[in-house]
Amino acid sequence: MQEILSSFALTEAKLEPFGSGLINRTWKVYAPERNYILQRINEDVFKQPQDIAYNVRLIADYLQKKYPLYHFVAPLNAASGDDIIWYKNGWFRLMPFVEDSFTMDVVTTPEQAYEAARQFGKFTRLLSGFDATQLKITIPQFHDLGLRYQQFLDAIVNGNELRKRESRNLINELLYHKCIVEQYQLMVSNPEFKLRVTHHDTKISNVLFDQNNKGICVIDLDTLMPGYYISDVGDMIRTYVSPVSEEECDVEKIVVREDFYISIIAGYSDEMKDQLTAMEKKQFLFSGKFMTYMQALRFLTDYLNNDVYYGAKYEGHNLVRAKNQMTLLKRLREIDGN
Ligand code: GN1
Ligand code: MG
Repeated sequence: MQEILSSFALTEAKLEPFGSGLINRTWKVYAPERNYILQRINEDVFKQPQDIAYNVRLIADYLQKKYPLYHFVAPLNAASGDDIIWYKNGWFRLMPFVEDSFTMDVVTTPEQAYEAARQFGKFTRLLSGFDATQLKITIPQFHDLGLRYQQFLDAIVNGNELRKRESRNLINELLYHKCIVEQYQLMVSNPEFKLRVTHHDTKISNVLFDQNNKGICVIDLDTLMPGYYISDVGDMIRTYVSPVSEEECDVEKIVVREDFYISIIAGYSDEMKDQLTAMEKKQFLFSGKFMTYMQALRFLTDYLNNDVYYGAKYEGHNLVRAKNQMTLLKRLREIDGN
């Protein structure tokens, strides 16, 4: 690690693991002058890490020109001039650590939900003049529910036999909710449904807050791609409305906190109301069901495929996560009985 840091001319730095992401590895770097964030990009997931760097550069240039006051955290250049470097067996990048900022792993107040939603809405709004199709696709069909459903069907056929038997009830429940896939496909075929610059990973830990609990900016731009707003709002609903996270095994604790739900819609709408079409504005609740269903499918698919994607900290981990998401989906469906 010290050698990687020296490619960024940091010789006397110490580092420690940082954050709770499932995909990339992250460290906080303590250097004498200032602190940094170092990340190793997971190449099993991001097949072309240079594409991430390309996207971030495009967006950084655009925002710098149009909105120079927006706090955008861009990767730093190594001595070689590159903002992403190959070292031995992986791709690494270094970013400045934003001092006096903090991140959180769980949303405890509706105000936090509002602030975060506002930051994600603001980000998409500031980029509304930017042609989203210029962005490289860092994970093809990442939030394509049709594909995720198909991968689930494949896992039911080809997956681990023992795990298939053990998950039979949950498999049936997920199959039963297939209408969400049909609703999604119908929706995205409607020209009133717009492709925009979309973050695709709007968990609360991807928002930087200042000491007054106000949002500063969004981070983790690996999945920045053209997409639909239901991905961003839906993932906030999925990850903010319940008092417990996707890791919780006691499903009794999973409930929808309606004030948090309302705050997400308010925060996002305060930035995006002039951008969203009338048809899009009707899909807030659907967005939560869409993302929660997709995450349940992805966790169960991974369980059936022996945890190759998300990994597992204990036996049955991805099954627990999938059941958790299925429970949250049921709670969301109770809101409008649909
Ligand atoms: C992954 O690595 P992390 O935690 O930021 C995943 C998201 C999932 C999330 C579930 C590239 O995000 O799509 O919603 O886990 N990212 C990728 O916790 O697959
Ligand atoms: Mg992420």
